[in-house]
This record gives sequence, C-alpha cells and structure tokens, in this order.
Amino acid sequence: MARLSNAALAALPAAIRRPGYDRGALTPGIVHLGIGAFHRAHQAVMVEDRLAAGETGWGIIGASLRSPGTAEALNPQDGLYTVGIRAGETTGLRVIGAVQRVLVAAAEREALLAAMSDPAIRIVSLTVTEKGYCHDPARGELDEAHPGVRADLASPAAPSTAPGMIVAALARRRAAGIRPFTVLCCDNLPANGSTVHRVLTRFGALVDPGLGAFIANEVACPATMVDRIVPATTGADKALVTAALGVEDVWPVMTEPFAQWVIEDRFSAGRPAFEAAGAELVGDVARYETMKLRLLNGTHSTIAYLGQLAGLETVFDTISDPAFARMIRGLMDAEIGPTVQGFTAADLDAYKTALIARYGNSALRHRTAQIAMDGSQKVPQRLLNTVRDRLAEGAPVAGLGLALAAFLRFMCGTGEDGAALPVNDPMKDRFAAAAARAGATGLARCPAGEAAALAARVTAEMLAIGEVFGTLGTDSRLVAAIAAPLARLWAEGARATVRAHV
Ligand code: CS2
Repeated sequence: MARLSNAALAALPAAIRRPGYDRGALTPGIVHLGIGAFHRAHQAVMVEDRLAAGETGWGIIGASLRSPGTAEALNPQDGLYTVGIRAGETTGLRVIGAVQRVLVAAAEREALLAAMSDPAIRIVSLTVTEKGYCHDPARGELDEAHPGVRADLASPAAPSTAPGMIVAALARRRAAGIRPFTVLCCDNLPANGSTVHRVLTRFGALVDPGLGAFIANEVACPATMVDRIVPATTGADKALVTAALGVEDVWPVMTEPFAQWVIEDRFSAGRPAFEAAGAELVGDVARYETMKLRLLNGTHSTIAYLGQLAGLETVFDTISDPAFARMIRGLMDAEIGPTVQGFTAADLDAYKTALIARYGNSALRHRTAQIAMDGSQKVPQRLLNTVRDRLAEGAPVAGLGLALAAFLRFMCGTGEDGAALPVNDPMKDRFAAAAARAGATGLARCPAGEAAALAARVTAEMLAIGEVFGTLGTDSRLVAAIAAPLARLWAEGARATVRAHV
C-alpha cells in the first residue's frame, strides 16, 4: 500500500481535512525537541492552523533525542501524519503538515545544533517529559550528579541531553551575535518556564560564567500550561487511520476533542499568533498550571496507581467503577480544589466536572500503565505540593494519603495477583531497594495482623528518598495518612480500600 505523502494528499477522501496551503512555501521557525505523540496532537495542531492562515515562517523541525522511531515513521511521509479525534463512536481525522522533517539528535547532532543556531529559528519548544530536564524534582534545580549532565559538561560542544543541546545552541548563537530563541517548555513541570530558565542558566554557568549570565539575562522561557490527553498509539489505531485514508500512515496520533494551551506572553524573537489558534496568551500562567497539575495530573496519577493495583487497564475502566469515581471526585472537592486559588467556585466546579467527563471518554483507552511511569518525577508537583499546602493549613490529607499509599505500593513492584507491576521509572532501583529494606519485595498481599508494621516500614523507607519527598517524610501527619491506607492495601487490596475510603 502507498504511504501518506505530499503526492498522496490530493487523492485523500473528501471528509479528511488536510493542509490547504502550499507546504513547499513553508520555512522553519520552530525546532521542537521531543517530537512524541503529545507535541504532534497539541502544539503542532495549533501551529498548523497558523500556517494555514498564512504565517508561513513557522514550520517545525522536530527532533527526537534518542529514538529513531518518529523520524523513521514521518520522514518517508514528508513529515505528514494524521491526528484522530475520538469521542464515543466517532473519530475525526485531520492530516497535519506543520512538521517539515524530523532529526534524531543521537545520530544527527550537528544537523540539529546547526538548525537550532539558524537565525530563522526563533522558538525552541520542548516536550521531553519530566525526566528530560535532568533536574531534581523536589528542588527544581539542575541535578549536577546526573550522568547525562556530567557527560555533557565534560564535552559541552557534543551534548546529548535536552538542556545540554539548548545550552550548546545558545552558545553558538551568542558567539555568532544571533539573538537567542525563546525556549518554550511544554511539559508538566511546576512553574515550567522559570524552572527551565534556572536549569539552563546553571548549566550554562557551569560551561562558562559568561554564558550563564547571557542565559540568565537574555533568554526568555515563558511558562505554559498544556493540556490534551494523548494515549500511546496502538496497532488498531494505525489500521483504522490507514483504512480511512486509503494510504498508509505508520504513526498517527489519537486524542480527545479537548485541548488547552495557556502561554505566558513573553517571547524574545516573535511568535505565531497562537491566540488565533485557540491558545490563551496571558500575563501569569501560575493559577492555570496549578489547577491543571493538581486537579488533572494529580488525579490521573491517583487513578493510575490505584487502577494498576486493582488490575484496571485504562482510566475509563477505573473511573467507570462508582467507588473509584467517588473517590476521585471527593479528592478533587475536599483536598485538591481548596489549594487552587484564583478561580471562582463555579469555574472550578465546571473544570472538575469536565475532567471526570474526559476520563469517561470510552474511545480513548488511556492506559493506567502509561500514566504510572516516571512517578518519581511526577508525584512531587502532582500530589506532594498539594500535601504541603494542606499541611501548612492544618487541613486533613486522607485522600492524598491514599493516593500516595497507592504510589508506594505500586513502587514495591508486585501486583495483588503476584504478577510484576510495570514499574518504569528512572528511580526504580532506589524504590526497589527501599522496598527490600522494608521486607516488601515480591509481596502480593500481607496478613492483616502484619500489615500495619509492613506499611510503617515501607512508608519510612520510601519517604526518606529526599529527591522526591523533600522533608515531608518527617511530618507525622503525612506518615500516618499514608501508612493507614497502605496497610489496608496490603491486607485487603485496592478495591476494598477505595470502597472503605468512600
Ligand atoms: C498523564 C499526562 O501520562 C501522564 O502522566 O497524566 O500525560 C496527561 O494525559 C496530560 O498531561 C493531559 O494534558
């Protein structure tokens, strides 16, 4: 079967939206690092709208840091791919033309650095996931002991991490007298703009103090809040899209109708009119980010860990169980919502209701295992900052305690049925060692009489991991709020624990 390509566009079925502009006239203005499904279903779609509206100087050069998969899929398709929007039984398809080509940093470092140093590139955006910033998630500072950071600092002109790449490109631009690009972080980090600015400034200063000062003073890193649920593409998705197109798309992306992008309007070298594509350009992103990270991502992780323990494969499966749905809505209403400032009660209520509806999108099949990965990098901003605010007010944290108990229980690595859990985390070994010291390795269940002692040991060992928990492990209120449901998880399982909680 023929492949999706520029040549195939004209013959696509009429119902399929496609680039209505001359792709040959595009010039690149954005380099995007970490061109995974999320970027392709979110930012690239809004860029596509601006290209179609005539802003032809903002084509995207995508880059994967290591994996050649996206480049191998998209380059033979002239960068084209399909976005499938799923709601109930219907899937709306749109072919996106914004990505001009995809590079693989590990194999084409020089080509990528050359692109990033080109004066035409005015924005370098990123979706490299939380761990891609090589920072300490509890402190939000560059992790100078990170092996990738150490290697990049030893040879800064030949970097392999995302911060190393950006710093190397900024150094070239500085040397050539080219004004810096804007660094646009599109990952779910707290205060993502200032966090990235701090990481890059420190990295630059370690390379050369003058470069550090240049980054500190000249490089704009606007904060953003990004939101769209984009599950990993499956073989069935590819088959569905290919059948509808009549040509093969080897890597479409599937998503939901909802999309939100709130951007701090602070760009050093211009930007597309993102507001005309549905983005919200604001002066201060913080309240949107707190709302999204805590209410959406915080409950997403809660669903992921409890769902994994209960043997529930998707978010939809989990939220379809009435006890889990009540637990999640109760967590939003009683504990997380009160920490989100700056919205009316009605707006917050509508946001929470919409979230539950989005989780109930039966067509998305967003896997709990996908969300559960990299918890050590996610839980600090998703759950622990909420805990800090609650404890500072002397407010109860029973629901957050259950969520964290499920996280710790998951990190012990063995499911309630005795099978291995899909623990996929850069700090996996640290958590496994803590579980081993607590005597939890390989345990599926624990007799009720021993569960409290086991839970106390697991809580103490794991909360001592300071890079994740900071000093929260010394707060007896939190320790108690985790240890009690954790004992129940060991003794009775996740379903019974959630039922008892609600
Ligand atoms: C999810 C997010 O995988 C995860 O950890 O919580 O990717 C989530 O789907 C997005 O942030 C939604 O905007």
